[in-house]
Amino acid sequence: MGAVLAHSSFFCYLICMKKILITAFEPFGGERINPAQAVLERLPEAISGAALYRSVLPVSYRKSAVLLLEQIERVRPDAVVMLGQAGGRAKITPERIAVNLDHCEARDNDGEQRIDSVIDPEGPAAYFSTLPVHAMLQEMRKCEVGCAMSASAGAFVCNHVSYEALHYISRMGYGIPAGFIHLPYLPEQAEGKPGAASMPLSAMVHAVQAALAAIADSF
Ligand code: PCA
Repeated sequence: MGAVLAHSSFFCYLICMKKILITAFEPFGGERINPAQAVLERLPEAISGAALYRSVLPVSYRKSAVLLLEQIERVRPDAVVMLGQAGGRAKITPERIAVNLDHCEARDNDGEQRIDSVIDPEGPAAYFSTLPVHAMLQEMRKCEVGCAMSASAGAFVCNHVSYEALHYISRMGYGIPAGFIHLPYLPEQAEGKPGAASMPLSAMVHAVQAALAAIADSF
């Protein structure tokens, strides 16, 4: 009987738990690793009472957002956190804004290039992140890792999924927080790129956990 009760309370705990959908990207641009994927694989099952549901997205304008929106419908999360690589940045950077534009010289992993292409002609020019960016930065600073708010995620696939997620959540009236965090190169990626900044994986994992705790504590 005790075992049955223990079992049912365990399932209640799982069912009652808040859910954070967290995504990363596969490697792109000739890299063999994406720091976001490496971090995602090392996160615990749950943080501050919120269960983590993870998904690795393709670096593809056409496929990434379709998959992400499917995951939002499947998981019905309480928050959506998207991670990606920003090679060259020295700090972990929560993005404040996502713009309604695909524009990058670089091709995605399908070989597609988009130049000055509006994502949704009917959509607003931009969305602010709805994650508690300042609380996240405050918690990450306690880990003594470099972090700063960013005012531009660029206009490549990371911005694309970020805009699509915020646009979908807004249109559906889900009212859940969502936003993007860019991560620096890993040290092994920076080798052979003179002057390129990087950050150890353990520091990024630690900081992202702190940011997720701030998010989980905010709802
Ligand atoms: N970074 C790219 C796309 C995938 C990733 O991890 C970007 O910043 O758009």
